[in-house]
Amino acid sequence: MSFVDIEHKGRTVVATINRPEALNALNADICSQLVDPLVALDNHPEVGCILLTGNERAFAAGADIKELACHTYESALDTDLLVCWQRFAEIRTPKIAAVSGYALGGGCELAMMCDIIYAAENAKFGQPEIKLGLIPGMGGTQRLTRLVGRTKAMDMVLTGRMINATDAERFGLVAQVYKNEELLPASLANADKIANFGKIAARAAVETINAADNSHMAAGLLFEQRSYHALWATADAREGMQAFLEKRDANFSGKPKAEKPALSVTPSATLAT
Ligand code: DAK
Repeated sequence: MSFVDIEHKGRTVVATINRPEALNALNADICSQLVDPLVALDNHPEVGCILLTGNERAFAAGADIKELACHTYESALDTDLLVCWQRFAEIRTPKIAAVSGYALGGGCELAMMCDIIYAAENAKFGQPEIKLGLIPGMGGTQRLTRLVGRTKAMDMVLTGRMINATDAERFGLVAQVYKNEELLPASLANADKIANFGKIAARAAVETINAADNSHMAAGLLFEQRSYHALWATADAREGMQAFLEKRDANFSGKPKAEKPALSVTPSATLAT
């Protein structure tokens, strides 16, 4: 099944996520259908900018929770699910996200993997993973913090609340807000402008601006991955994802999956001093 449309408009490649029935929830097919062609075009001399968008209701409402719910700690480690999205982040051609509607969880993180985010007035950004017993796991704890600062990132990640386009622009997440109907034409015009500058300079600009962030980022991302994978072992994450799928409120216990008896230490077992 095809979930991504790829179109060439002059020197800009427009990639549209097209899974409206699930609010563009990001599954493995979307990842490969989006990332493989864009990676192949990265070095094409006639491609100067990539514009990523969704539909009016959703840029992407996160990773597909049905897919996520099937993973275990072991399968997540084994498949290293993030590799595909990392390849997107590493594309060197300037990338613009044009966001209408929901950009939540992995959707917000995908937008943040782009070099510029433009938003429609109806856009809503958020990292709601806490409601599933999880944390952002596609770079959100690191990229959001760098974009909006620790205070706002903590508030968004710990409450899971959504912010509107005006606040997203005020916080520094979004470069510009446009009227809903102007988002695509305006984003395309900006993409076209970038695409028509020299590709080498544009890439160097992206690379150099990103270098400002990267000194401690790798350690942060690895730590985030390990924490994220570990959460798959908790009862709360199971409950959070299950509750979403059953359309009910989650009942978090905050306890480990299997309670183990406390260690009993007898005096003879203590270390001699
Ligand atoms: N996954 C799967 N299906 C989704 C979905 C999602 N994230 N979001 C929406 N849908 C589906 C709904 O299940 C529903 O499908 P049907 O029931 O009609 O079959 C359809 O889209 C329409 O959604 P609603 O009926 O819920 O629409 P509403 O307008 O009432 O609500 C909403 C819109 C966006 C507020 C709501 O759908 C919602 O809360 N969605 C979930 C948002 C969310 O929690 N997003 C974060 C997901 S977790 C990693 C891998 C992945 C990730 C991180 C790391 N590693 C490998 C390390 C990322 C994780 C996430 O993004």
